[in-house]
Amino acid sequence: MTRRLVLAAAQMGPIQKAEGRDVAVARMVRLLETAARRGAEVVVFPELALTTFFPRWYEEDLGRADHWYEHALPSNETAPLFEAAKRHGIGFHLGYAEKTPDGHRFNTAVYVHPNGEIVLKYRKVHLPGHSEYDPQRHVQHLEKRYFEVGNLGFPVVRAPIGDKQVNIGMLICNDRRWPEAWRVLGLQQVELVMLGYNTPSLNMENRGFEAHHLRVAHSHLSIQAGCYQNSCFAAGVAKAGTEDGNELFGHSIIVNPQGEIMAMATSWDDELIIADCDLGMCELGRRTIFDFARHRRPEAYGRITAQVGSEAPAVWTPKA
Ligand code: CDT
Repeated sequence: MTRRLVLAAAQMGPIQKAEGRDVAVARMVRLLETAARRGAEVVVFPELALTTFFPRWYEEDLGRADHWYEHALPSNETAPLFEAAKRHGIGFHLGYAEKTPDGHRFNTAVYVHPNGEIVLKYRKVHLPGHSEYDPQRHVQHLEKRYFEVGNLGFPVVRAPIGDKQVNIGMLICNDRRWPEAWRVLGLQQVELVMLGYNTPSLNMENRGFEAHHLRVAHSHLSIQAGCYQNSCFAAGVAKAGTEDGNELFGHSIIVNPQGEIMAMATSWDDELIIADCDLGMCELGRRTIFDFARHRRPEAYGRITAQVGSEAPAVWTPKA
C-alpha cells in the first residue's frame, strides 16, 4: 500500500524585536489553517519561531534574557496554535527557546500531535557562534551564550501523521551542515526530518570572504545530501527577511530521498510550500546503495567519535 504524506513547510517572514509572541502565533495559526485547507497532514515551522532571532542581541545578565524563552508549552500565548491544530486535525513542528524548570536553556524543537501531546522533543546539538560579546562583528551570534548543547541526542520516533505511521526525526539549523547528525538519524531509519533554520544572508564572522550566492547553495547542498545519503525526506524551513536590519535568506525547501528539491519558497515572507511525499521512496536507497547493514564499515570510522578537531596528516618526503 502506498504511504503518501502531505507535508507543509511554513516559512515565516521576519519577526521584529519589538513584536510579541501574539503577532507570531497569529501568523502561525493563519499558516496552519491554510495548510489544513490545502490537505496537509503536518506543518513544519522554523527554528525559534515565536520571536525574533534574539541571539543577535547581547545581554550581560542572562536573567534579563528570560523573556525570550518558553517556560511551559503550551502557554497562554502559544495555546491558540495548539487549539488550531486540534480544530483542524493537523500535527505541527515548532522551534522555540526552552527554559527548563531547573534553569537550563536549550534551542529546542517539538513535534506536536493534533491532540496537543508532544510526540518528540529535540534540543539543538551544534550551536554556532560565540558566547561573549565580539566587538569585531557587526552583528552578534550568541547561541553559545544563550543555549546549552542539547542533551537528548538525535532521537527518532515512529508516530502517526494523518492516518499513517512515520519515522520522524529533527535537526535544528546549523545541525544540517553536519553529516554525522544526519547519519545518526539514518541509522534509526528516519523517513522525515523536520528542520527549522534562521540563517543570515551574510557570514557575519567577517574574517574572510564568502560569496553571497553560496550561502543558499550551501544550505540546500547540506539538506539534499543529508536526504540522499540517508534515504529520507526533509522539510527545511526558514525564518526569512529583514529583522531589525538583519537579513535572513529564506529559500525553504522540501527534499525527497533522491536529494531532489520538490518545493521551494520564493518569497522572504510568510509562505507555505506543500509536497505530496511517497514514503515508499525511502526504500530504494535503503535496499541498494545505502543498505547500511551490507555496506557500512564502522571499524574504519573510529576518528568520527574519537576525535573532535582535525589533526595534521603524516608528512611524506621523497627518499631520493
Ligand atoms: N541558527 C543557526 O544555526 N544559524 C547558523 C548560522 C551560522 S553563522 C554563525 C547556520 O548554520 O545557518
